[in-house]
Amino acid sequence: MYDVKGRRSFPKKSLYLVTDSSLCLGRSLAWVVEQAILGGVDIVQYREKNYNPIKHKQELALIQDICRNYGTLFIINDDPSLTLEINADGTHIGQSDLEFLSARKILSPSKILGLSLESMDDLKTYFARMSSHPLDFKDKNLVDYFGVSPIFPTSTKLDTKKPWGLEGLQELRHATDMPLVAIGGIHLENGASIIKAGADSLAVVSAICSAKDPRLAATELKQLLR
Ligand code: TZP
Ligand code: MG
Repeated sequence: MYDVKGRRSFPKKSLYLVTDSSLCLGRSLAWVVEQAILGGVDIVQYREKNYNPIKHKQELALIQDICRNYGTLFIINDDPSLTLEINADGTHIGQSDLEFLSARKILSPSKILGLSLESMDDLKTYFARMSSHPLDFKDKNLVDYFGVSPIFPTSTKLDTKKPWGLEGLQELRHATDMPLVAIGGIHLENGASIIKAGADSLAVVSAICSAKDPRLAATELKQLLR
């Protein structure tokens, strides 16, 4: 489905896979991604912190093809220019990447943009930047969803700020009706409590990439969203 600007709609309740090829237990990332999609993953974010076109372009193209075949949204971490270059569906940025207004400018309206929030202060800054911005950015859908990062401590990403915890997530839920994608330390046993606390969607790295059976892991996580 597409919205008026040609931007693909961001699904309200989704299972979101963020890739990490180093956590795939020696299996290819493309295989893990396909298994995850077969299990029910709705969105794939390609996250390769040391992205190098010579080394990763082929892998990127393969994963994009898989997503296309299944109609799965394909998001690129950090890099709006690469998103445009390969015509992915969108970009996800964090607080230390370029500012969301700059990212939106590069992306044009036709791509999805996700923004990580690491604290309530980040939400305040977002609102302030939105309200200070000139007319051509009146569109309130400059950002499509917030990544709530991290919910719990995780060894997958070591430079995280203080975890939101369930209470922090609840507080954020009361402060905004934007789609909230929870990430960080999420697995089958705590996913339901995260949804109950107000997350719309669950994003995982290790719970799928490092699962013995990534398809089954995705199937089980997906059931928490129903
Ligand atoms: N952003 C915030 S936490 C995180 C990212 C990419 C890593 C989450 O990994 P895991 O293995 O699902 O805890
Ligand atoms: Mg980033």
